[in-house]
Amino acid sequence: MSPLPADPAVLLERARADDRVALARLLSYVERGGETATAVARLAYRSDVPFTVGLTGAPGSGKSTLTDGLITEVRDGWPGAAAIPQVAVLAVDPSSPFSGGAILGDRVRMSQHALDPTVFIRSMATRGHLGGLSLAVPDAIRLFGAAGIGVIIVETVGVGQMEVEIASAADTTAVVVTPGWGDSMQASKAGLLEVADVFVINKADRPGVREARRDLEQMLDLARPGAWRPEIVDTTATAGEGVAELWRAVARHRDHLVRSGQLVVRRTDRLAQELRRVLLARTEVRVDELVVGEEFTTAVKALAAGELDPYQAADGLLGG
Ligand SMILES: Nc1nc2c(ncn2[C@@H]2O[C@H](COP(=O)(O)OP(=O)(O)OP(=O)(O)O)[C@@H](O)[C@H]2O)c(=O)[nH]1
Ligand SMILES: [Mg+2]
Repeated sequence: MSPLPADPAVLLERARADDRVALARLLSYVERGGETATAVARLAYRSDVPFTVGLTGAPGSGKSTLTDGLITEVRDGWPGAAAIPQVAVLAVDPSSPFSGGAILGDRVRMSQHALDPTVFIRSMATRGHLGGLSLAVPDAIRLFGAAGIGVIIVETVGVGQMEVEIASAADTTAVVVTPGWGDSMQASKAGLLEVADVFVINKADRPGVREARRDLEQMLDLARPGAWRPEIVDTTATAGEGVAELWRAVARHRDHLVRSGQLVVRRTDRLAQELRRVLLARTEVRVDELVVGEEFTTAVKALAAGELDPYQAADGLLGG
């Protein structure tokens, strides 16, 4: 095969023709940010949005093992529908600036599919500015779509604000808990409840499954009435138990989204959030440019001389 070109449009053509090296290069562009990332995002924008399943939960709860099992189910297709030709997994670690370890760990755990050319597995970690990931993840998802991949699984480590934000880039979000989770995650319960479309109690081979389920049920009883009530699925990911049922639960939620019109509503909400983040990022760049300019220095002098207050100065600089 000829050497890899740098032009995103050519790379995307290749990615569409199942060239995984080209796809990996495009993802690196997206991850790195900057002008090339924007060019890739623009190219990918108008393509079909693939269905995205988010898996989030505490470190070590079994997300990668579950993902490994899910890939097999996903490849068989949605219940009653044709097989899905290609699947991508995006493992996102918002807390770690280094992706090396994560890649290794996840690759090992997903070894069942590591060599399968129809399964694209990729880790993404924080690079550059804060909030970069929350822009890179939706761009990466659309890029997968543009490359013709039908289902994306996004694995996010952790249960904090940032993780929840990333998880909510998915159409269906599954929150993974383990027996005994209730005591350790009191603080994040409300946030998890807000984001969960499906709950998974993984490590169901361990004691405390019944208590964990009761905990979740109680939480759901207190939640907003009328809304979708997340199903609770028990799994033992290491034995592959319950994984098919998890996939069916995801499919039921997807049906609900499609039938109720919520899929469109949610995707539009996400686009609004995304536009807001792009605006913030653009504004930040603009401010960075302003503070090194002459007008800024002049404004500071005016502040020091008591001729302006900071609010007047800011309005002046922003042209407001
Ligand atoms: N007993 C038991 N162990 C499990 C189960 N599922 C996963 N594990 C083990 O739990 C450990 C963590 O599994 P991972 O799949 O890496 O969990 P993860 O949530 O992806 O972990 P991070 O990505 O590091 O947050 C591994 O040693 C798995 O073998 C299960 O159902 N039962
Ligand atoms: Mg993992």
